[in-house]
Amino acid sequence: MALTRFERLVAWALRACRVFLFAVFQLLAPRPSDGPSRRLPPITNPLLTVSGMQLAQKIRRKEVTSVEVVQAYIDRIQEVNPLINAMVKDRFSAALQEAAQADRLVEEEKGSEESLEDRLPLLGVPFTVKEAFNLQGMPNTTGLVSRRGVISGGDAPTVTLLKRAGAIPLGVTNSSELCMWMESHNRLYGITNNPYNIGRIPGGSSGGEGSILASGGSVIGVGSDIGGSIRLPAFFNGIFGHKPTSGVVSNEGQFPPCSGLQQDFLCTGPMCRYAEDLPLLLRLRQAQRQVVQRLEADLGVKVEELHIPQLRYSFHIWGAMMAAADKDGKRPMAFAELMGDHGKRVWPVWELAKWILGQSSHTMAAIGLALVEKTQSSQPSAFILQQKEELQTQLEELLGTDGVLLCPTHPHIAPKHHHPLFTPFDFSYTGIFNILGLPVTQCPVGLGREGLPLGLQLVAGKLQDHLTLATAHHLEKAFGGWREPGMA
Ligand SMILES: *[C@@H]1O[C@H](CO)[C@@H](O)[C@H](O)[C@H]1NC(C)=O
Ligand SMILES: CC(=O)N[C@H]1CO[C@H](CO)[C@@H](O)[C@@H]1O
Repeated sequence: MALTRFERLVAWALRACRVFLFAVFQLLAPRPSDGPSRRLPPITNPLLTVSGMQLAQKIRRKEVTSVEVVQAYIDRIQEVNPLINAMVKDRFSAALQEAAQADRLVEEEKGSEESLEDRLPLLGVPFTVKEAFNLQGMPNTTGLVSRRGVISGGDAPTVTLLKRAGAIPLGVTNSSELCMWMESHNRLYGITNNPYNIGRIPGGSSGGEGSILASGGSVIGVGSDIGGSIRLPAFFNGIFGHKPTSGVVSNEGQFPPCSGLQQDFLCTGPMCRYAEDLPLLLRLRQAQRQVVQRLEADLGVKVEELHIPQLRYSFHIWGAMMAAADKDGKRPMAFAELMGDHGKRVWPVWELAKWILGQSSHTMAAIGLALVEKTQSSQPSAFILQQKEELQTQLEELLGTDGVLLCPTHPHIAPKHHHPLFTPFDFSYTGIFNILGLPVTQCPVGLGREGLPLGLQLVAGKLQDHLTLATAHHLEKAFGGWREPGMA
């Protein structure tokens, strides 16, 4: 039996609550006002419409200075952020100083352009980071009101790598409260909007990254993904996002830290507007080039339609594994405890009552998660484990070392603000690949009728990240990749 009687009861109760909650939301939830004037202004500076790789090359060749590039991005952020609320803390003056240093390095360089490229492949190129990652001097809160004022005393390893490559951080971007929801909303920084339609969500949890990138306010960004947190915002904002094979990129230096088995499912990865920037965090450039050449040479690839019955249980598998204890029997930290920040566990029913009166410092999504987490056991059922094993074996055999699976990223285009609360299981399309540990690239494929981005997931076998990256590069050429919002 797949569903317990209790789970069926919960599903029924959720449906019954929907209408009521929806009415409450229309009255209580913060929402940006919609209107024709609330469109993003068009991008006028051509520096904002080339890839990070090309910017780096132009800076090395002294065709443009890093100061000019960084200033162009600062101007764009200042222009769009009041509409999208994506960047929550900037470091613009420090970034401009670092850009001037980068320009001096280029001036003083005695060796060839190639040697500079080898040592500092991203010299002078700006980037943005999800606030949940440690970036020296920036807030370390992940949207928890009780952590207001907590500052990072150092950098996450991914940030260190980008800095070492010469890239310059501009600031940090919004996420959902504690990174556990598909809408980037919390009581510390407010709600982030989708640049294609500010009445819609940019997704979560790396939604600030998705929104600032798609707006042309950033060219490369760093996100993290335990159930779709890179791929959903990449999809809703029409950009590229890559969830690497589990374990390939360091997850250190993020708040909240993982516990239980979750470390196996969390992945840090790049988000960007141009497919050629995707491998930056992954150092797979050479492999990618070869695969692109091969793909192009023999593009008579065979596409097969698949029916995989176990995917029906995606949500159950994800939920069970996220709650599972680790090898030593240690359970993951309760979400209610994380919400209370170190020991001060919150009482979700009390928070719900406060929320209805407009007095809670937490979002409805976080309160809801704390309310339902009790229903998960730390020991996944035999049925769920069997479905997961069958799915893993079937997909790995099918994909081998040369297969790419095409799969929807989400059942709908970017929903209106707060609507995901009524369709909480829709992230299963992305979440299942965290549990399976497979690499996935979300690839944009143009805008739909409503002017909102369309996209799909490209999935490959373990450690075959280069295949999905190469396919994304190819699809970018075929479908035009990222489209500027406001122009639709
Ligand atoms: C961010 O906060 C967490 C939790 O309080 C702490 O463990 C971590 O060291 C902080 N990071 C930095 C770089 O200060
Ligand atoms: C809309 C909104 O709440 N924006 C806030 C985002 O975060 C910054 C930094 O804390 C605030 O100054 C803004 O008011």
